This record gives sequence, C-alpha cells and structure tokens, in this order.
Amino acid sequence: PAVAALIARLPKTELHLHIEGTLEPELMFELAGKNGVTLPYADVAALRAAYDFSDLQSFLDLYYAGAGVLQDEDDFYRLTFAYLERAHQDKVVHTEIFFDPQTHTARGVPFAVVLAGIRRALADAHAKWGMSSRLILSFLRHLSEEDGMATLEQALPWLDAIDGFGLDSSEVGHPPEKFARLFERCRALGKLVVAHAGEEGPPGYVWQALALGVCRVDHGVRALEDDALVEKLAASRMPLTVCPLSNLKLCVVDTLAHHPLKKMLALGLCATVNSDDPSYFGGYVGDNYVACQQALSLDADDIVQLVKNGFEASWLPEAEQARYI
Ligand code: ES4
Ligand code: ZN
Repeated sequence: PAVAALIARLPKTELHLHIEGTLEPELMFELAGKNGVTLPYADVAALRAAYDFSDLQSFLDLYYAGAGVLQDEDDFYRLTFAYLERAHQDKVVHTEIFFDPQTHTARGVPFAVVLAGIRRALADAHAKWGMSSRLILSFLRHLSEEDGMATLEQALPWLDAIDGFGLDSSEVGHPPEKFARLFERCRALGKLVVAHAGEEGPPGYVWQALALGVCRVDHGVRALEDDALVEKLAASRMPLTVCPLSNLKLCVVDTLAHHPLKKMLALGLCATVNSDDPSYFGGYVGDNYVACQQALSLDADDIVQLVKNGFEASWLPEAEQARYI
C-alpha cells in the first residue's frame, strides 16, 4: 500500500546499530574457515535455528561467541561494508554505529585493527553513496568500570575517529551509576555519551542514564512505566532509539502488536526506529518500519514523524538535518 511505498522511499537514519550484530551467518562461517575458528554449529541453517532467544543474556552469549571469528582488519572491513550496503538499500543516508572494542581486545585483537577496518568501510560508503556516519565506542557494562577506563586509555590516540561513547551488554545488575566516573571522563574529553537503559532494566536505570549526561537513551521502552520520567523525556525531546524487532526477539514484548512505539509518539516522545543487531533479530531498519507499520497500523504521519525524529536525534549538524526534514 501507499504507506509501505512511503517507508521504502524516505531517506532515513539508523542510530542504534551494533556492528558486531550485523554479522550474517554466511560471513560468520566463511571467516571461521579462514581464521581456523571452530563454530559449535554444523552449518548456516543450524546456526540460524539457534537464534531463538528467551531474554537479552541468551542472545548476548551467542553474539559474543559469533564475534570470535573477527580477527584481522579485513574481517572488520567486510563486516562493516556488508552492513553499509544493506543499509543503503533501505535508503539509510546517515548511520551512527556502536562497536564493542572490549569484545575484541580481550581476545588479543588490537584496538587499532578493529578501528581501521570499520573506518575504511565508512570512508568507502561515504565516497560511493555520500552516506554519512558517526562511530560510538560502547563499553561493556558486565565488565568493571576499571576495564572501561583501560579501554578509554587505548582509545585516546584515536579520539578524532570516535564521536561518542555508549554503554551496552547485560543491563540488569549493572546500572548506569556503576560507570559515573568513566562517563564523566568521556564528557570531559568533549564527547557525546549515550547509554542503553530501560530495555530489560527498570525506569530507575533511565533516570540514572540521564544523570550520566546522556544525549540519547538507547531503547528506553520501560520508561513508559514512570509518568514523571515520560514527562521529562518528552519535555526535553530526549531521543529514544527504539528497536522493535529486537524487543520482540528478546521477549521485551510478547507480540509486536503490544509494542509501545505508537504510544511513545502519542506521548510526544522523540522515538526513533532502529535495528540493533539485525543479523540476529530478523530484520534491518526497513523491516523494522514495515513490521511496526503493519502490527500497529501506523499511518503516513506516524512514519514521517519517526523518520524526522531520526534526523533530529542524530549527531548531524542542524544544517545537514535540514536537507532531509
Ligand atoms: C545489545 Cl540488544 C542489546 N542490548 C544490550 N547490549 C547489546 N549489545 C548488543 N546488542
Ligand atoms: Zn543495542
């Protein structure tokens, strides 16, 4: 119908995307073979069949194991360029990408190798399609603040290539306040900060993310349980990077028809649509728009609002946002 055509046609952003979560099973097997890594699955079909998650942790276990096939600069280049090509098909013109250096440095892959491969792909996408991007170094919250501090030290020579810092991995039991000093240090370096909060964790974790000084909340769907929080987020137009198919696959919602996305728009929240870990969650950003449109009967105005919110929430200068909204 007309709304589906609108979704396909509109230039979009993607603001919540873990590059390690774009590793498709075919590439995972190819790199495993090249790098001599043994995967505990017979083939691509058996691996895909394992993508049946009960919660965030059951996904993260597989996600970290899969990332183990990434070893040299070219592996990170191929991973990233494959995502960018797929995003370009969805009319993504601007993407802000998380990478998890601790997942790789802990295996002996140097920080500089990870960054070089990702950056070369971003440069190629900019040269080929004019696609703009930002890069967000995300700290693993199941590790200590000290481990995060050591990772920040490793990043210092490359600060020009890093636009901001994030916080991801196992949420419950690892509240934002655990990283107060680390985030203060990131902000003192003049960087923007974001944090996953209110995905599985309670509204109190979203309040704590705000206290860290975030300029966006990743997920934030559980903020809707706290009226005062909703009021604050809406009044400040604090962006929430919502990932509907992720929420479905990780059982944050039982069915997409119960997803709060439409309600978030009605409440005046700056909700955006993103894919999170598209290889694992069964859809890229366009698929997330289409699935929500159908499940929630989003109309053309809803779609246009979500797309506009994406540009408003992005780190593009306002003059560049204005080319699209
Ligand atoms: C993640 Cl969906 C999600 N939540 C938290 N951390 C993550 N890392 C990669 N995907
Ligand atoms: Zn995420």
